[in-house]
Formats: sequence, structure tokens, C-alpha cells
Amino acid sequence: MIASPILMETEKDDQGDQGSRGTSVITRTKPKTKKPSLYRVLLLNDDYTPMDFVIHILERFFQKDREAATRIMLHVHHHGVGECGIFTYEVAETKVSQVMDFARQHQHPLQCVMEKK
Ligand code: TYC
Repeated sequence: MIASPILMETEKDDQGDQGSRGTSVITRTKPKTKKPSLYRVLLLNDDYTPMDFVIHILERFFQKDREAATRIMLHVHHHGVGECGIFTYEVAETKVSQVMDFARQHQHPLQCVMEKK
């Protein structure tokens, strides 16, 4: 994160900005580092999507190797829901869209959702 000087209006007065005690300039010393909110991307189980298709999804869109993809798919199969990854809002949203579009193109009912951590 890059620290940058900022202009800030200081004490409010009752004379407007043109008044004799108007505005002053201060410099931020501490860098302003706001951590982005994070979102889990989850796969939901269903009775119809083939296991191999789910494994492929995890490899293609979540960069999992075959072993990790199989483990996550089986977790979802047995527990109903499982985590594919944790991302910032826009990345999570993109992953969900990519999975839902790909599943629809192949006529599988697979559901993918995101939730705030
Ligand atoms: N339950 C599916 C089956 O038995 C496999 C499956 C796993 C489907 C994970 C969706 O997110 C899912 N073919």
C-alpha cells in the first residue's frame, strides 16, 4: 500500500470555507491499509451432476490438482456443501458465474454460491 498525502477539512466553523478560520492541510503519516472483505466460494451437492464433472470444475476454475479436487468433491458429496476457495468479492463473483455457466452449458444442475467469511 502506498501512503499518500491527503487534504482534509479540519475544524468546522460557522463562517463557511471562505471564513477566516477555513481549512488547513494535514498529511497522513500512517498508510491507510484497508483489508478487503473475503468470500468463500462453495459447491453444493446434488444427485445428478457426475463426480468427474465436479472434479473437472475444481481443476479448471480453482486450480486444484486431481487429488485435492477429488477430496473436495467427495466432501461435498458426503456433507452437502464444501469450500472451493476464498477470494475477494469480484473474484468470487467471477468464479461463481464461471461454474454456473459451465454447469448449465453441460446441462448439469450443479450449484455454486458465495458467502461472506
Ligand atoms: N452427488 C453427486 C453424485 O453422486 C456428485 C456431486 C458431488 C455433485 C459434488 C455435486 O457439488 C457436487 N453423482
